[in-house]
Amino acid sequence: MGVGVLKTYRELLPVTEATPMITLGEGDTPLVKSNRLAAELGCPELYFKLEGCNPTGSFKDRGMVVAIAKALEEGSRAIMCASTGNTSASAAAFGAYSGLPALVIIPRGEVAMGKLAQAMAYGAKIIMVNGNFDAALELVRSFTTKHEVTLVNSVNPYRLEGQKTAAFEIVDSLGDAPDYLFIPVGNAGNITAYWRGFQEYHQLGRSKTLPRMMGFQAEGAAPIVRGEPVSNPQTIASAIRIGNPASWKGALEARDGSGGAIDMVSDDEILEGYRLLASQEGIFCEPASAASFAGLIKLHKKGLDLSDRRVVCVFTGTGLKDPDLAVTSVAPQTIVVEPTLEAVEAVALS
Ligand code: AN7
Repeated sequence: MGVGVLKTYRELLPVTEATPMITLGEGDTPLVKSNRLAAELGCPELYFKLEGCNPTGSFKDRGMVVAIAKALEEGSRAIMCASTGNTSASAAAFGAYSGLPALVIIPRGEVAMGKLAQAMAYGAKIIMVNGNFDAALELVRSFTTKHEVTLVNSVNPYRLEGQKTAAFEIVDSLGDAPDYLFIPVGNAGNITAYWRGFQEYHQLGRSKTLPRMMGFQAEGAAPIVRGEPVSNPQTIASAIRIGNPASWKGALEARDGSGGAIDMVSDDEILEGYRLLASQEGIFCEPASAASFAGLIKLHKKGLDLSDRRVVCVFTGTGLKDPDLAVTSVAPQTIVVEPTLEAVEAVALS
């Protein structure tokens, strides 16, 4: 009923008597069973975690609510983040909700229109830099060291604390951890947070098993796969256009501690996954999110046996964030007719 992650998981979050229990209704997102694509992948138990159902349309709200609650508790007067778009939308929303001015630094020309529209509507001060996300994050780190402004990127430890609640929800829904968790990787905070969540639940005895963590970067922005920072990251999935992830170490720990993998998918593979999910499952996620599913297809093609495996794909943000891409990347299916029944019949029945 929209009680939010702070109330639902307060025992497992850094909540004190003084923490304001704020919420915009984040968390408690659907875990939907695949209806059609599972069969093609030979995977009878395939689930999709729909993080686009969060209040600002991405998983960022889970961590942002905790970061903002702690900022309020500590008497913060303003917040700042760098962003490929979703973090800025979430920070701007929670800033507006709690009366904290939000400053967002974004790479010029690289943020999807829906995300930019959100930051504007929520009233953030938007600073566009002639540089990429990695440069923007460096600026935010420098600025918040010098000035009394709270940094709310995932290098703020409260962000990952909040984001781990998605792993709790998956275990609460399934009764145990899945065998595999497929997830997109950009700044690598989310894979780090999920792994922490699964481990905490396991230690508490709420799950019997731990999942293999399967992280996917975009081929043109795959520093962890390549083992070195990428100075000019490029991918159609602008959310994960990141060349030097802040939580690099956390991603490696998730991979190695779980017996998983960090791999990459091409833009074509991402777009194929994006289209399949929308047209075959009714799930419209953003391209970065589809990287997790594209990764599953890739490993299936390589022979990964999924026949008695329980698999969860995390879809981190809604497709409505990037409507331009949706319109330009799908074959046109619209037909213009005169407003007569005959004209409609001629088209509809053909
Ligand atoms: C839809 O908003 O980095 O690996 O500045 O928006 O935790 O970074 C967004 C990242 C995946 C990658 N899917 O998560 C930002 C930002 C979507 C995203 C990621 C992002 P991390």
